[in-house]
Amino acid sequence: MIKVHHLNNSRSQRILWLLEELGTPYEIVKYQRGTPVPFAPPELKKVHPLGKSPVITDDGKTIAESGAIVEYLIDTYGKGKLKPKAGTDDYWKYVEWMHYAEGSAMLPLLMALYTGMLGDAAAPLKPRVDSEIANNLSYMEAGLKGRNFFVGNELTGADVQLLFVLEAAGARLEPYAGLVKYRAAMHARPAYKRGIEKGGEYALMSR
Ligand SMILES: N[C@@H](CCC(=O)N[C@@H](CS)C(=O)NCC(=O)O)C(=O)O
Repeated sequence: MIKVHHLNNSRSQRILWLLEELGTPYEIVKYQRGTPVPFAPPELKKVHPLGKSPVITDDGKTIAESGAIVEYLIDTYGKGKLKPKAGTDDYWKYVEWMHYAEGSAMLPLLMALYTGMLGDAAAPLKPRVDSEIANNLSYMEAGLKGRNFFVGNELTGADVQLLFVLEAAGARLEPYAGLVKYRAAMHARPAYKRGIEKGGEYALMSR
């Protein structure tokens, strides 16, 4: 049985959503962020040395990194769904978006989060961080133009990876009407809602 090591308010919500879309049975092991500093609890380090979430265990394997987990679950349980056929143009677009989510799009958002804690000391960095966030949101908005999903005509793992970026962007998404509409459409999916119910507290969704 797949076990998802799930931290509240985290990227591991991606994995619950995906598993609900796949209809694959799984168990959730829940972890709670600390207060006032919202780090993961130390027990997660017993599952994987980085101590981050998501992590899954399945069939004797322990897999970290949401992108790798999405790939594993789709390849193992997807029965050809949620991923374009290998070698097609859509497949390479899919690979690009899959890597882009954590490799590029999350970085300026994380920089905003961390530099925001510095108060006035962050002022010299702010224009660059803000312009990089806008650069990435504009890129995603253009990528979605005229489409319901980032790749092809159906949900793929790329949507699972990218929706979290749009959730993490919060109110910064408002000037991007296409992204706002897309985020609402993903939130309306029954499988997404089931993932939220099972995962518990997820404040990022309410923005
Ligand atoms: N690139 C990794 C990032 C994993 C990560 O940083 N997860 C965060 C939650 S969104 C975490 O565990 N944070 C708790 C901490 O750093 O203490 C992925 O996509 O899985």
